[in-house]
Order: sequence, then C-alpha cells, then structure tokens
Amino acid sequence: MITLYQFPISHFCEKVRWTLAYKKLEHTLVDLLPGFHAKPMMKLSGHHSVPVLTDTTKAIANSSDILNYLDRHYPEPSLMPTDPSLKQEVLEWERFADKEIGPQVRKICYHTLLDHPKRVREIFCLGQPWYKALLIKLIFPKLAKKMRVLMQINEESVAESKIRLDAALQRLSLHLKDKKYLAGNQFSRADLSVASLLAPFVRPSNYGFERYGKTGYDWSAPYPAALQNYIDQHSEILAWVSALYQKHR
Ligand SMILES: N[C@@H](CCC(=O)N[C@@H](CS)C(=O)NCC(=O)O)C(=O)O
Repeated sequence: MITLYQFPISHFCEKVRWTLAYKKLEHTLVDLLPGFHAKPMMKLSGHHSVPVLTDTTKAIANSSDILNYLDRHYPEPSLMPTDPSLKQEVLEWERFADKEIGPQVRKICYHTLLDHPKRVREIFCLGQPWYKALLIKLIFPKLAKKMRVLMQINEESVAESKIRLDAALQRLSLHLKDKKYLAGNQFSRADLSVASLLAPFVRPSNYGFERYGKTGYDWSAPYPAALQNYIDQHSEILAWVSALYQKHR
C-alpha cells in the first residue's frame, strides 16, 4: 500500500502526485501541517522535508528518489525513454528543474504571499481539522517570520532568484523552440518535473486540490499584482506548462 506524506500546496509533492496518477497507482495521501511536519518526517524517513513516500515498510524521501523508486517498481506506463542517452537527458532536466526552478518559484511566491496571511493559511490548512486551522491562525506571524529566515526570503535573495529563474526559463524556451517535449518526442519525467515545479505560476485546476472540494480556498483567484506581473513576463513557457497539464495530468 502506497502512502504519500505531503503538503497539498507543495510543488515537489506535485511531482510525486502526478507520477502516481500517471501510473494509476492506488495510494493514500496524508496531509501535513507545515511547521508541524518536520519531527514525524524525520522519524519516518530521516529527512524533515516532504514528499515522503512509503510502500509496504520502506520510506523514501526526496521527489527524484521517489520517482526512481516508482519507475523501478512500477515501470508501466513509463515516464522514461528506453534509449540510454535520452534517459540521461531526462535525469539532467529533472536535476536542473529541482535546483534551478523549484526553489526559485517557491521563494518568489512566498515573498509576496506571506504578506497575505489569509491566503497562505487557507492553503496550509487544506485537509486539516478546524482546531489546527485555528492554531495556524494564532501562530502565523511567528511561522511567517521563521519561513522567511529558513528559506532566506528577503528583497536581495528574491531579486537573485528572479535572475536565476529568468535564465532557467530562457534556457527552456530555447530548447523547446521547435519541440513539444524536453527529451525525445515523448512525455517524460523531465516534462513532468519542470511542469510541476512551475505549476504554482499557472495554478492548473488539476494540481491536486480536487479532493478538498469546496474548502473556501480558491486556487484560481488572481495573485497579488506584484507576483502576477512577474509571472506574466513568462507567459510563453507557462502556456507550454498549461498544455502539458491539459494533455498529461
Ligand atoms: N529536494 C527535495 C525538496 C523538497 C522540499 O523542498 N519540500 C518542501 C515543501 S515544497 C518542504 O518540505 N519544506 C519544509 C522542510 O524542508 O522542512 C525534493 O525534491 O523532494
């Protein structure tokens, strides 16, 4: 029995949710409350971050290690080309996305959204009982401060993240100039990883919030202008992400 320990909002968790859905693997999702996740995850996997996946008794942390595990144990339908050099290319794009896209997107989003506490609280509390939502409301100012320190979210670091992400997206655009997919001519882990990690900029309706129904959280609501204006500069590559969500998610 597969269980995924996750944050509903997490784009690294989205990589795993999408892979599980793509491979049609039955699984249970366990939603954790950010800030209260670290101890249980450390105990379970030896790492404080989510995603963590358990299958029977084995606990695996780190999205790319989880995807490796799923590819090995549940190979079909495959997210990996058979050609060894294309395989290598796929893994390189995934590493690139994990390093150059995921952390920058998170930093850029939180830099603006942490100043909109209600919006962040709603996302954090998806799947949580009312008393945990109340607890988050009470401690949010402290939690937001801690997040800024831990993730080094400040004006200078966000400006640097934007430069780094702009360069990454430019590299992607050039590569995709006359291609549909990043490696070869089939959808692979490379496309899935890049699209998942850019998804918070696109807010696709099938991101993984469907199961919460009418929770009062509106993922389609526009972002504050400061964030949306930055996102709009990348509409071309984000249209490619939307298309992948429509076709493969
Ligand atoms: N390299 C890790 C990154 C995972 C990650 O950054 N997870 C975030 C949520 S998006 C997290 O758990 N943050 C809280 C923490 O690290 O304790 C992966 O690919 O899984």
